[in-house]
Amino acid sequence: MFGKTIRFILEENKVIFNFENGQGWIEIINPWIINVFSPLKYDNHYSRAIEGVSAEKCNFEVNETDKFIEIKTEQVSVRVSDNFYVDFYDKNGEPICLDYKGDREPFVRRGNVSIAEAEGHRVETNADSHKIEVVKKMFGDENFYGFGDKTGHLNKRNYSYEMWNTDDPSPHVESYKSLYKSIPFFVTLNKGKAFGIFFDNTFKTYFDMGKENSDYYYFGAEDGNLDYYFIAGPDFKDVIGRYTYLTGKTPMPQLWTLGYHQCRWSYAPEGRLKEVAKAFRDNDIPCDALYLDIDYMDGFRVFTWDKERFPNPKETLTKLREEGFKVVTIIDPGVKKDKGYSIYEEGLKNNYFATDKDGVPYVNAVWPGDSLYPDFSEARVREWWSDNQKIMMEDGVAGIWNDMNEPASFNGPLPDDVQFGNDGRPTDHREVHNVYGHLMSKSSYEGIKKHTEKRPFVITRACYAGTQKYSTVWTGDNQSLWEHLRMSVPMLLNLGLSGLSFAGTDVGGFGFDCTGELLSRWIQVGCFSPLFRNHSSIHTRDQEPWAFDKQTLDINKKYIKLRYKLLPYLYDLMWQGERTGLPVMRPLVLHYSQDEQTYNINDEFLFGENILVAPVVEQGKSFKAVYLPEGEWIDFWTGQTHKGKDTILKNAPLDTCPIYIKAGSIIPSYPEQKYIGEKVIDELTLNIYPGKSEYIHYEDDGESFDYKKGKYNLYKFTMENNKNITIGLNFLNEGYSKKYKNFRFIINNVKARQICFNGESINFNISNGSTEFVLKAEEGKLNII
Ligand code: MIG
Repeated sequence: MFGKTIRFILEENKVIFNFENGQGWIEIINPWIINVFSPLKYDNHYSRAIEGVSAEKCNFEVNETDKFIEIKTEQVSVRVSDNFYVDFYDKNGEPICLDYKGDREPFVRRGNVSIAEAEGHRVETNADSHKIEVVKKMFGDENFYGFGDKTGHLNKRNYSYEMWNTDDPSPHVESYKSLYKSIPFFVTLNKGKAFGIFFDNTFKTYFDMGKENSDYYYFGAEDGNLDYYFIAGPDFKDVIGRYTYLTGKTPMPQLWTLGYHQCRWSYAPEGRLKEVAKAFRDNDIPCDALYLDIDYMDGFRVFTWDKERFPNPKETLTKLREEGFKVVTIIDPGVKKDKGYSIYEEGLKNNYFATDKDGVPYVNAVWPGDSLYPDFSEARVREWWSDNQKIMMEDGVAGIWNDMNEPASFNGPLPDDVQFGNDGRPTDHREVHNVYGHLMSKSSYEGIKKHTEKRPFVITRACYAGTQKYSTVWTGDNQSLWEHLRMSVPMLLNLGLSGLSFAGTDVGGFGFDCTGELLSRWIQVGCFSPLFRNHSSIHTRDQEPWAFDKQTLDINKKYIKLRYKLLPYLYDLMWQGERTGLPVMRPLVLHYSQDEQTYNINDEFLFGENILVAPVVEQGKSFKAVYLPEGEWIDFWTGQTHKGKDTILKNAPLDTCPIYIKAGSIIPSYPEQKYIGEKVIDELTLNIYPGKSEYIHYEDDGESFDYKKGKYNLYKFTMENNKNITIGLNFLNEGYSKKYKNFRFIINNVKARQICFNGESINFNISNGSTEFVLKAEEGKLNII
């Protein structure tokens, strides 16, 4: 398509090529990240995902040969040849990512389509060619990860997907090409070496990972620019770090958002909301957040309250907050077309809504009936929407839940030619669709930040690459099916690899009726999902922890309490994530990418680096084959040590989720609480699993942005396990004034004979084969003999 190379010029970090039929450039963002661009629609990037990142000054060389022009950074070399073929080699000259030089050759389909269709079969046709297409050679051993919330297994090899944010509540199955989110990013792992590709194009995009032909994989788009980033590894974790360097990292949330959330369509009237709150306390189940779904609104008008159902929201929410409950309200994008309704009138007066091609506000139907769609592609509209958040915040709402922002519509999809201002570069729905939810949640985030000065809690259904900077995500309308519990694990893992660390599924399933057994198993996954929210649809059976039987209640309680104990460990993971981009929930392959056994594990995951979780996701099953990667792993429940690189069989009756702690772990924990902040925590428990390691624990006020000004504490623990166990305690940062008074140590599987701290001997207890003692939180050296 591009034809022969005519000439190239160097402009700062760019090598710009003129071909017979068009232009393209290679830009060195840094030694690992290379942008491949051709201005097929616009003359430059127009990214909604990447904000404030520009090419770094770095050394690179450009050399010309007969066949290609080579651009070499300290980490990768890029060879560009005729037709704008772009090949990537590592610094040793090994090929890692090459353009496929042949033509696409899809597999053959035979027979008469209409016959299959006559019986109602959904018939697929071979993928068309797309305006933009990048076809990459398959070497043979590639495994693929990422792509956001796609259905199917962890490894995306041999899948084909599309990015087109879609609200489809029928049961999500493996043949779904797209769901609510568009994250056009994937990691290729080939024999332990990883690299990433981020295709920054907001039009409908296509990905085929070797399904059409095992000789190649490709990505393509309907329109827009050719604009992708090659992200070098070879370490898998570094690829995620570099992808989130581009698109942003999940910021520290407020601590309470990591507690347990209870949702339902809908807790209304307010009597029901209060009843649910009371049931948590009566049943001794910790809970921090309750949700109000669409029925709290006056006729589904956003930013209003139904005065009958919620006569005094401010008072109700204040009372609930005194008992530890934070209330999150849903806000959909659709604004009811309704004379006299202030949000509608304001929007109309100021031209805040998307229009048809004649400039008339575009109308479709959602919950309120005829509704208009705010044009979130315009900064002025985002500001308006931001300011509207104040209405909710002043009533004491603690977070905003953005739903239906694919955007969803009841009267057929929004036509392609719905018009958007797009921050001064007018365009149509085809370009804005996939970023509509992203821009909406960005505006919610900014409004909440402005009006509360706390870390905003936004939860969104639709998003694009980079939304992690603004919002938590949930995976939409799953169902109470075992298949969906199984799918939730790889889905959350791939979301995490796609930058969206703060994610969760509707625990128990949204549609269809849950069972006690299913909820009991689901809570065991939820316990380790960053967003831990039970939610269910209108008219399905009650799904709260107590809605089944005593056994289900007890299991819910056990895992929700475990979650609250693990909060400081989880909070540490969020803190690490803000720096490294690594997710909380991780596939084993992320840390053990040299071990091929980990490439396809769909039903186990790491919760941070130290805790391995192997939930039972099948009905009636009471054991589990658990693959443990290299190292030693300690059974969380029994204390038994297992050697890794082996599969073990674990007994796992309904109340047992197999959990393993890596030898050498230091896991901080909190005492039990009804809600976060119920107790002043001046004693931190450190659960020690002897080995050689280092652990940094983070502490701050759990809500404000003061941590950005250094108001946090960092405690560093260094452990050695030779003849004796020694643990060094250091304070790396002491910026937050409320510090722990004590540390309680539990040395697992060790019966100490003598313990000294800074040379002084310490009293201790031994119970269940472990040693326990309390120390003043001071710097020093601990010796356990
Ligand atoms: O499909 O607001 O995914 O969580 O409860 C109905 C009602 C619209 C879809 C969301 C779901 C929410 C529901 N909404």
